Amino acid sequence: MSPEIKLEDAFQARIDDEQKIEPKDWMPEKYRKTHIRQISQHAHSEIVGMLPEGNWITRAPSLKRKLGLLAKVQDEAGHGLYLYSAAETLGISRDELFDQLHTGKAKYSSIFNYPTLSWADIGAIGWLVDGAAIINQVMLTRTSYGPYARAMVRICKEESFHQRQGYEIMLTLCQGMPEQKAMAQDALNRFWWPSLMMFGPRDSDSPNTEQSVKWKIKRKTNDELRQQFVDITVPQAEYLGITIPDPDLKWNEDRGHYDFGEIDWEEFWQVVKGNGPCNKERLKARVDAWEEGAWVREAAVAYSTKIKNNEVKRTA
Ligand code: BYC
Repeated sequence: MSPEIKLEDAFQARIDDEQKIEPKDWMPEKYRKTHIRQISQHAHSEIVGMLPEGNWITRAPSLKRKLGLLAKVQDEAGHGLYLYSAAETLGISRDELFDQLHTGKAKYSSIFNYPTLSWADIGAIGWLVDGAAIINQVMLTRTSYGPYARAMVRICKEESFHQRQGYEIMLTLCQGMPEQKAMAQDALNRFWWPSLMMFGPRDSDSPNTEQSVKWKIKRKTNDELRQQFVDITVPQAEYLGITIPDPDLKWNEDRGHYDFGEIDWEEFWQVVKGNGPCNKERLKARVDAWEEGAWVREAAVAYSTKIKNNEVKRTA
């Protein structure tokens, strides 16, 4: 048996034994690469995800709503930063990660390539998008890579606040005037299917799932999580008194789950490939922010060099 195979067997035994893998432990190159891919795409999703919601900060309908939304968007920035730090523990630099995003090499969640057209979309994003994210991320608190799993614990707590603020916006609209309820219905109509797409392709079309489940990077498959989301969300829509835009949605007594209609996979892959309604706008916003922030990064480096050379004293 080659030394490499021995190491891989020992690694798999640690995973099977539910031990966490830490940055300095030996790991197969593919395990490291898969984590860099997934954690960085997750980080990019948090940062790009600030854009559709940031669009409504100045137009939130009250001070209370503005404060809630500001706090949520700031939380997303924090999530991005924890996740970039977790990715860096695998030996990739922050600059490389940003470069992958800015050149379109790295993906981010398809959901953020849809526009936010009304205030109700902020409710729908909190309710559905954060709701879907929590289902995926609670699983990730038990993922096998220590720094990723630990980052997810705090992120999930914050996502749970985000989901509630979104649902409460929807509830307020649904208990308001008919025009407000119609706005909530319209937001649900536009965000339902893209939210189901967040879980990724069907298991049969997912090239990464089998290995990721074996390495306990993923504890559940894309289809299992999607089903869990549908089962949890349908009663919430019923309570709001609005209709999920799927004529095939119905409770299946035998399976103990909701059956639901076919996702438009052509639309999903188009959005993933960069051809969604807002892909170009989102990427441009991130590249512009990077370029316009160059002077801040340069000033920070110049300041830290001066401190190192004892030319200035650190101020608070
Ligand atoms: N969008 O083999 P598969 C948030 C790609 S942000 C785009 O199943 P995997 C929030 C996939 O990357 C939450 N691409 O892959 C923030 C792969 O391509 P590559 C974001 C997608 O990795 C602000 C290919 O399709 N959450 O909560 O095993 C405001 C084949 O897929 C998508 C995360 O990132 C998609 N939807 O499973 C509000 C969670 N789906 O990379 C809220 C962490 C698939 O091979 N990520 N692709 O070229 C994961 O759990 C997994 O990466 C996925 C996909 C379940 C998403």
